[in-house]
Amino acid sequence: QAFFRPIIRAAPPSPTKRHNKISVIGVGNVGMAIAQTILTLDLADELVLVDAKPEKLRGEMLDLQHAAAFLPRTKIHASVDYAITVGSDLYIVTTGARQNPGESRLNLLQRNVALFRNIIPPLVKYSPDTILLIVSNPVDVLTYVAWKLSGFLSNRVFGSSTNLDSSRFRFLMVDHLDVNAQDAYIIGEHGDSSVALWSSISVGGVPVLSFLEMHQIAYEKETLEKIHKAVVDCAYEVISLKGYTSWAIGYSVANLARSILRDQRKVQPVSVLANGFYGVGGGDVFLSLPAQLGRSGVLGVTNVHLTDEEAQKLRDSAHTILEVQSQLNL
Ligand code: 6V0
Repeated sequence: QAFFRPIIRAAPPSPTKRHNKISVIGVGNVGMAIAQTILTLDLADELVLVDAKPEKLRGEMLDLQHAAAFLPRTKIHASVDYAITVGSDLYIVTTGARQNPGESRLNLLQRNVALFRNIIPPLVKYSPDTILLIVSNPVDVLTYVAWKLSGFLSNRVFGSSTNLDSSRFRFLMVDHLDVNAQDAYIIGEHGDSSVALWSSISVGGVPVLSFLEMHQIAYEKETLEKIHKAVVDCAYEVISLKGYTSWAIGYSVANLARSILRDQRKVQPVSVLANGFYGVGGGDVFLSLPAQLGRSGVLGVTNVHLTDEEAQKLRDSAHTILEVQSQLNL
């Protein structure tokens, strides 16, 4: 089997393009953490902020502009009018309605779909060649919604999804097993049905489970399951302690933006159109797979080895998402 399968035959990026314009839609806790990290990493020549709240928007813009002396040169603009985003290379969408007390997740999702109906068309209108990176939750379903509403080829729409979970996974593996595995991936849904890819993790080229045995580090299947459960639960813990999550998602998304705009061709687990990979079928579904990212978006999905159990869990994860999608009025 090929190591790498292109997701779509995309036109190569223009080699002469130098000026990078990133637009962050939604300046809440998550949008601002992303904007701040983008500035610190010097990823954009122009950074645009858009939100529905003009005062908050202007306040955030001025606060960032006042750091000009300490940051690389980036022009920062903000407006409630999407026209300001014209010609963006990358949009990062973080707008999200908040769950009302007693409101079902499905109802919340339906409200977010309504919100996306207003947000996605102007992005397409002002930047027809752009790439959409979706962060709003539930991220896999909303990435599908954004793809549908945009009419873009699937390589130009993806979701941040388990890129963050995978970082949490690495952190917790160091904590519990004292191993630092760079290629530890969580795939599938960003949420309860995600899948930890134990079988493909290696440490210094040695499969992690053999590594643990070699170093006589005791582990049981239960320990591994506990670590995965901790990955799923840790967002809830942060939210219960500080009310929201922001820093880790800020770094995670800025890191994805860097892979795209610098054409790094790094493999990262992000939400992509997953039909046909690992037997996923039954309808159009976005979920996280290890994907290669570059200047034209998602370049392809790498053919990581999955055990039968992992592949089945992935298909179950796809099924969970498809079930939610089938209840949407799109
Ligand atoms: P927040 O602080 O409530 O910010 C949301 C922002 O969206 C606010 O500033 C609103 O004014 C703005 N907004 C709402 N409606 C519109 C609209 N129609 N047009 C323009 N702006 C609008 O939420 P927070 O920043 O904490 O979270 C944002 C989203 O990210 C939520 O859906 C979270 O669930 C999601 N996250 C996704 C993560 C991931 O890993 N994918 C991680 C963390 C949060």
